[in-house]
Amino acid sequence: MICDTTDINFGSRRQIEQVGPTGNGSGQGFLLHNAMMVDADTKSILGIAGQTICYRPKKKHSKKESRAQRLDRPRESQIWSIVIDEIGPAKNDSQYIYVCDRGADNYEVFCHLVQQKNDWVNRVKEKNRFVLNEQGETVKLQQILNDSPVRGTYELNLRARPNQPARTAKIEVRTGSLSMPLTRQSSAGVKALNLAPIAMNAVWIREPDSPEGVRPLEWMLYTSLAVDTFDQIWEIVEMYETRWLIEEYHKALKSGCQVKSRQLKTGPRLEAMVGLMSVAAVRLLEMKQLALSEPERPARTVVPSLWLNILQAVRKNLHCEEELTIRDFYREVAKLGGFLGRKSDGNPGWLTVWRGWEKLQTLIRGAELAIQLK
Ligand SMILES: [Mn+2]
Repeated sequence: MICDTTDINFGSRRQIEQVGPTGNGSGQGFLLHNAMMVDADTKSILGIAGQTICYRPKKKHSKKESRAQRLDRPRESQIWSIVIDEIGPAKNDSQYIYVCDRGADNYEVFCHLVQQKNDWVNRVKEKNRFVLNEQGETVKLQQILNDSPVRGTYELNLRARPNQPARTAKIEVRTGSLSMPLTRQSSAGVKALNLAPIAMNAVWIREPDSPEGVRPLEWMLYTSLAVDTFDQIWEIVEMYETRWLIEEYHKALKSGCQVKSRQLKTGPRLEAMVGLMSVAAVRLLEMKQLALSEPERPARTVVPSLWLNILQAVRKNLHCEEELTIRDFYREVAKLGGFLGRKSDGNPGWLTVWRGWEKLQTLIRGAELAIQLK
């Protein structure tokens, strides 16, 4: 379950009712939180398992607000727990492993994960958080990891970035065990539960000697999974590396499905539209991923044959001698949307794919109506 929140901003120039501020406060819209289910072994996208929307209050909370007052009002960090509870425990002998970024580094999120019998691989936000070590002493998380031996090393090839040439980074891996105690920051409701400290492991990935002037690569993860062998640690790191899929999904929804430019005028109607588009975005992302990971896979194993027939009818010069692959199908959909597909064009962007997809859906709808009219 890869989770993240994104801002759905409908801009500041339109008149929309029943929405909240977004971004730095000048935009209007809402926060959308998604949990995308991905097969841990194949990394294939299974769908959206849970989703919720939250509105930021129009009035900023007062700076003089006490801790108790802050914990009593609805907070944005609760959005993670809402979706965890909505999805619930794993079904049918499966295991749900949550993968979340720093936004989920919060005691209450771990409580909900434990209550729902789920596992997790979450990024650490506060490296200096006080936790309990194996002896039950209160120490900083960073200290536990500093004191632990190196579990293994590996090399990572990094692509060139602006002002940074491509390089190979030597990465060191350390792990530690800890228990996270109830913090003073917890709300009265959570404190009343009087929960025991939550036992988990931490994995620290770092580049000990990075070139001068380059910020060393570093991440710290919390996980409920075992870290007994290097293979297990490796799997945990790989799971976190799959997190970018949710960012790509949000791009499919925003740049692709164009949710921000829909002209509906109230929050509830925009919510319904985002719900519908969330399904379309799963399809688009699934196609894009398969076009990259299994380009030779026959398109008929992914999309209905009516779609293929219509695409072949409308794109006259499509080679029909061989079976259409998913990669060709994806590119042909983009071409319907204006993608030229020259050698220098690379892969189609979200906007052209969306335009082609919308056109194809209209053609499919027309064909279905024609069959009904017959
Ligand atoms: Mn995030």
